[in-house]
Amino acid sequence: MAVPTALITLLIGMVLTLAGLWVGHNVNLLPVDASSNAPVYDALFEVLFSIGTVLFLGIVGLLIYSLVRFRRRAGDLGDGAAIEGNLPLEIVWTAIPAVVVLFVGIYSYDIYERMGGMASFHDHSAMQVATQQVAYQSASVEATQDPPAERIWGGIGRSTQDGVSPVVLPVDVTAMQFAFIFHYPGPGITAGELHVPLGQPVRLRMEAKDVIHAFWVPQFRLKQDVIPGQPTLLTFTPTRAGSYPIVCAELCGPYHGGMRSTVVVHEPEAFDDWLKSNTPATLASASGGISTKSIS
Ligand SMILES: [Cu+2]
Repeated sequence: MAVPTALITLLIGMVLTLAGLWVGHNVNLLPVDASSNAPVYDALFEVLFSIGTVLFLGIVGLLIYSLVRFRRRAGDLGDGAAIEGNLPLEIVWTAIPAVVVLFVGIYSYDIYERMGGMASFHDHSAMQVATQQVAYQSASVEATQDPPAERIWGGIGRSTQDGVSPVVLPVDVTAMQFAFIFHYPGPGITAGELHVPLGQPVRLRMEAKDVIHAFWVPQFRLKQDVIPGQPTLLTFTPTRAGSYPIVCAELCGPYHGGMRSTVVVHEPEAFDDWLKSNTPATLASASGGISTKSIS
């Protein structure tokens, strides 16, 4: 007795689905997760990897099966069967990719939205941080001609659990060919590496001096363009102490490949020590007063 084709197809489909789920869940291609955004991103990656595995095994399996099953036999010199069109088959192989692509698109958008990627930054806290930092900058940098209400795009990495908003550490990031410069407006520290405390939200306000760069930390699962004349924001909360690479992810010139830095996630006490040992002496000694350094 012959097993019906539909049953075989169903069984193969179930085996493929289980294999895909297993691979997506057990094979990890990502670096360690070190920010609060990482779990959300990793969940998306797991789904994409599962779908990719099912498609890969299904397509390659069918290909190899057909190569063997329908190979030319010795002495067979005739033409193949003349087949013209198969409407149900064409509907199926159009519908399945359409459903997969729609699902992936909607799910990805949902993740992006939950990370704050679509935030237009008209909400209060963001604007306050932005204006504070603009005020700080215009005091030190030569006056810009027109100071209209600044528009800031891209809130990627906004905390997904926005119940209480704890104190945010603001850092100004300047990108240029071929380096990142980090400036801490509060203590007046300028550094070539980014130092942040574990568990505290950090808001980077980024702007480029020359061409478009991109700030990328794979372990944070975050990437944001850094654009000349158009500040962008990137907010994240580090969840794992350690040193992680900062990579420029936008081809920005001949030494783009060497445009790297490091983000160091400290335990809170160690971060305080770092702040103390790097705060300029003039600011550290002035007890809340105006620094005299800018006058001399
Ligand atoms: Cu760059």
